[in-house]
Amino acid sequence: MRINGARALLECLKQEGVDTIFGYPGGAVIPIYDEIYKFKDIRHILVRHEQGAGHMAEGYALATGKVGVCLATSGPGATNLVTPLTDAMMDSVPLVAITGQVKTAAIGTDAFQEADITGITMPITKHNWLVKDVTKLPAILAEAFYIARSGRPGPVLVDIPVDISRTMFDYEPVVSVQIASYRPTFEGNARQIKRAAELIAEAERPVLYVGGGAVNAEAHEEVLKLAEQCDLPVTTTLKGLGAFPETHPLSLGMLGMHGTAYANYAVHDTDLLIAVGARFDDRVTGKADEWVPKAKIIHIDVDPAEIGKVLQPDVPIVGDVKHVLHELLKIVETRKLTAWNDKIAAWKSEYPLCYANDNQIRGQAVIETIGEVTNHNAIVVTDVGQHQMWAAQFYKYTRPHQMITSGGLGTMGFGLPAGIGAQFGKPDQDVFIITGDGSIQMCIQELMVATIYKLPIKICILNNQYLGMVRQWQELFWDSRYSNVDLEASPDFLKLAEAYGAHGIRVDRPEDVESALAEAMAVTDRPTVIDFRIAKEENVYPMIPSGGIVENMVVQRPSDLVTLDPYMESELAEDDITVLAAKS
Ligand SMILES: Cc1ncc(C[n+]2csc(CCOP(=O)(O)OP(=O)(O)O)c2C)c(N)n1
Repeated sequence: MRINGARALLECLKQEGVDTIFGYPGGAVIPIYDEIYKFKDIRHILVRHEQGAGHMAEGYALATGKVGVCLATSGPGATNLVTPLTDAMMDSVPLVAITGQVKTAAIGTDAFQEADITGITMPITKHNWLVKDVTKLPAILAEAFYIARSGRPGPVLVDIPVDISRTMFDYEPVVSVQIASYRPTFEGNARQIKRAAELIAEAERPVLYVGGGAVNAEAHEEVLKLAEQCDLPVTTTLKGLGAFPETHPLSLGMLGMHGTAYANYAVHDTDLLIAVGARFDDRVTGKADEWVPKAKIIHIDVDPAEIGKVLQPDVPIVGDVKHVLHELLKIVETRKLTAWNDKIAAWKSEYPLCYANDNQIRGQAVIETIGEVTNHNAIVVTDVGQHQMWAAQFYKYTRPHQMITSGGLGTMGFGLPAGIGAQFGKPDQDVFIITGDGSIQMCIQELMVATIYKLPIKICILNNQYLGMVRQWQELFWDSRYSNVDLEASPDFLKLAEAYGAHGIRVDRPEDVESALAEAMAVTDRPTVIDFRIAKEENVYPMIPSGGIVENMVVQRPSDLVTLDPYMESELAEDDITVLAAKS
């Protein structure tokens, strides 16, 4: 077939099973857009900012497990992808970014809209390519998809000069990929797997610590089997939420800085930490060398670079976590750990997640109610801040790919476009975006895309009129000097929703939370924005301060709520407060 580079790009995308791409045009990609105009097999979503395209592709990938694809022009279009690419790199999201480049002869001349995007994105992609010969384009794209989705998934970028897009050549599809220098390990070492089984048989207080790698590898069934067979309590990271059902009695919820007290006590006391697709992030470990002080460590990960990066494991196992767990399950002994699980049950009842139930809307209550009205089955996409942590703590995830959030980079502005991408990928599921009054303003322009495509996404703004998480740190660690965190001057989110053609609801009273959510659920032909006016100075607890250890954890117990919350202390008598403990 004699076609040009631009058409070949689309043929390659189709061959890779791509049905949707998110993009924004410009001079260097007009030949590609001209082919998109004629090509009927791929849907192109016109975003309003290239950052939105990148995050939509991430949301699509995270909801479906497939590779997300975004497209931008040269120069500013390409540089607008830097944040989503970094985000995808940090969170191991499979992404293929296509960028236009100035014509080959002009590269290096500071041509109009020239940016060295392969140079810029070298540290934030798994690999990238500048296409200099159109005949190599099919092989490069096949490699790009293979690298993005295999081993530890991640983003790649293919930069295509405008003249390459226009050049005609004889296109032949590429059917197999062999890259000598890139061979991810799939099978774990059998001796190490046997050693892991022995340690699990001997342990008295083991804990399974599960990260986003288990979600990426679709290892949730194996995680469940291992936990049940060996009676292992399971804690997940932020990115691991959903890899183990939080409704299960062995679930400890999330661990780390804002994890449950019982998860943090359990890992502090454990004698065997079994890390599955988790990377010992500083938001999990705090002071890493004093974390898990009594434990041996088994570390299972597909990426050899993660082994020993933070803590040296006793048993390192490099391989696909689903496959390794499958092998481990064949040889591991069945166990019953009654004493250990009883100890954990006591922590659970003494330190439940809790919040005050008073005459103000509490962000935690909004999340818990969303959990109830959606039967814990919606896709929840978050932005970054206090609302993100409450969404992690209170929803109760039951399946993988259900919780979509920016973990490693912590990118405000991620939520709305990622939620749109998730809804495109999973049109039959309810998508709830949990955001803050700060975060929503960072990519608000993408609301137009949701309206145009009649996406029934629910955008829940937990509006505390502050950059809440920064305010919390200023309150706790900077003597309440609230420097530049006041967002009282914000747009009227109701009018903003209406301006974009979305349905808008404002909620000022706790008793209206549920009916607002019911109203939103009934809207099926456009997005709904709900402006929840929540308590202004609520904090996220538990909290282990940055770089701290478990002894530094500030735990909010039901009986402590009044003393721990200075705002409530001044406003309410103790009798006015009933405490809702999470039903864990
Ligand atoms: C792009 C970006 N800029 C700055 C930050 C630093 N930051 C982390 S949380 C936060 C406040 C978020 O405020 P809001 O979205 O209103 O959420 P809240 O914490 O109030 O729930 C800020 C500024 C960030 N994470 N991302």
